[in-house]
Amino acid sequence: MSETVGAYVLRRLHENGIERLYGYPGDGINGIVGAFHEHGDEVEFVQVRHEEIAAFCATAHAKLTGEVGVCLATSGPGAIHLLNGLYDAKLDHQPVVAIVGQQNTQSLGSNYQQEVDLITLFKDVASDFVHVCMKPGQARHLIDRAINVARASRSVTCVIFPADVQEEPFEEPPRAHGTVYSAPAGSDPRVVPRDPDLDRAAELLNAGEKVAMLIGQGAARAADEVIQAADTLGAGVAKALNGRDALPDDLPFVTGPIGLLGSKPSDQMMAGCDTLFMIGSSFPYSEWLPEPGKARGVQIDIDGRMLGIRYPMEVPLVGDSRDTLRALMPRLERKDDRSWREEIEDNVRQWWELLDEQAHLSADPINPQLVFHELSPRLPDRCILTADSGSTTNWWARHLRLRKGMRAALSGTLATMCPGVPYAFAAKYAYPDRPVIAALGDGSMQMLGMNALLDIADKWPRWSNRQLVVCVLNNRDLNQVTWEQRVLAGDPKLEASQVIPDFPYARFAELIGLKGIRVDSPEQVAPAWDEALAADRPVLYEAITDPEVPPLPPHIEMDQATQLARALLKGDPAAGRVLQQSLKGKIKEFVTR
Ligand SMILES: Cc1ncc(C[n+]2csc(CCOP(=O)(O)OP(=O)(O)O)c2C)c(N)n1
Ligand SMILES: [Mg+2]
Repeated sequence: MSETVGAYVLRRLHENGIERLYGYPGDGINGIVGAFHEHGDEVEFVQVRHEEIAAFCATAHAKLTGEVGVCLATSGPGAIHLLNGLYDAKLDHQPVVAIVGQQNTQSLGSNYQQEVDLITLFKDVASDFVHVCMKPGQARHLIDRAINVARASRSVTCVIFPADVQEEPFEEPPRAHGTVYSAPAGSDPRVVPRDPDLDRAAELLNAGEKVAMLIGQGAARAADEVIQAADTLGAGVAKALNGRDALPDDLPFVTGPIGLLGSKPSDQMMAGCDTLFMIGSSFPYSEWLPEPGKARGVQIDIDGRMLGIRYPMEVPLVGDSRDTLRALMPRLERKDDRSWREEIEDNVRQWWELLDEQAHLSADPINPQLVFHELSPRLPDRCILTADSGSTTNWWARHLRLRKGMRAALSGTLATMCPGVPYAFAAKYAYPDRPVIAALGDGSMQMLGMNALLDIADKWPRWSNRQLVVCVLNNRDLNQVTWEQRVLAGDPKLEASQVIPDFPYARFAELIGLKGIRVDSPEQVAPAWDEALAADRPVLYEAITDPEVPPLPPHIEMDQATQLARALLKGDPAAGRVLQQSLKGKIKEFVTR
């Protein structure tokens, strides 16, 4: 029997180095799913509970391994379910390929069941490459190009296979006019700016007296070079959330996160610097960068499209961060005056002390900061941390002190709810020997996390290291937004939109064969972490936390404090407790401008 297009697709994925795809079946994709009988040893089909989980898993695979992630879904509803996870990849510039089914070619245009205009649907998320395979001879270059374009432009690509085409015999393209012969491609180029541009950058950085560095995911392979440059320039280094693991947190000059979820020393550094040196980051909030005109700027990014879009940079450089820093180093002069660096290090020290204090403030029943504060020194070596979007992300970003060799991933730019557990699942597939810890809120857990927990319950026995903890903060609130409504909009908490149903997360975990630990008093927080990390199977760590502990930015501006007061006066159902916790948290320490 000749090879079908469906079988060829899997063979070609394998020839392109793809070992696994995350997916969910449907009759629109049966011709490819059926081919796993033949090619299942070369490309693994990992079934998950929801196509959105599949897309998050492919994204996490790309983020954690640097390889192309692949997901598979059926026509119509399956394809639609992928979208949010694919946008997560697109916005964080990750190479992800979506392979989706479509109705038979002869039914297209007939308003057929599950017929969706998939080209239009995917045209935005896969703007660099989305095509329908209309003929078997197209399959080769469509697969090759989907992978190659995703890798080369760090983007999402999509190939749509109508059901009948999947079943047709595969044919190599005929040797004729109008035919192409593609090959798997992709290499890791060395991209370094030209010498005169490096000279200009060095001149600017040498002239500065107070240099602030801001790094993102693009600096991930350049940790040693960043440390060296920061040392020479007497600079501190702030990290955008996507660059959370680009540099360890136990270095004295690392000011930690920046922005709404950031740290005070990052903010102080940005406010006081005269030079901004940004590497591999598209950190979006310009209000947390120096005032335009107050600092001169140098930026390095591998993607020229990302240059100069956040701050008016004087020297924008297209280049790989590691190779560019290496080329720059011999041109940089060591700053003899270390007072700026000492000031930064002092601020960093004080910040860790403040966080320690904040974590130990009493709350009802548990201060969410304590959960992360106690986890921090217990983080296993080489662990992979995943986070979701919510108030949890604040504590995750601030309180965990990552050490060398640890990894971290979250939805940095789309900032969508729900990636936390799917990312953790994919992390275990990519690195079955490493401990993984996911952190998320109860809202995200109810939205998709519980479904992804079923995947963990199904697959954990195959992992050589079974340390996987899913930490859920049970505050019965969509807390991040509750606080945004109070502080940014001046609105009281609207119970109809903010309160969520109670649910026994730990008991649910037990029910599906995992370990569940429910923590409802501060004394239990630390021993429960010890127990969770020593367990012989994945654990759901459920902490009952106080929604009235304010997840405030490191400085709140006076008008935000006024908005908060206004919200409370307008009849916030928790006004008394909010005030009590805010005062305990010494809100005044945060009000700096
Ligand atoms: C898919 C999606 N829907 C809505 C939002 C807006 N949003 C951001 S954080 C958040 C609350 C999350 O609640 P939960 O998971 O319970 O975490 P908490 O803030 O309570 O810690 C919401 C609704 C979003 N970012 N993504
Ligand atoms: Mg919540």
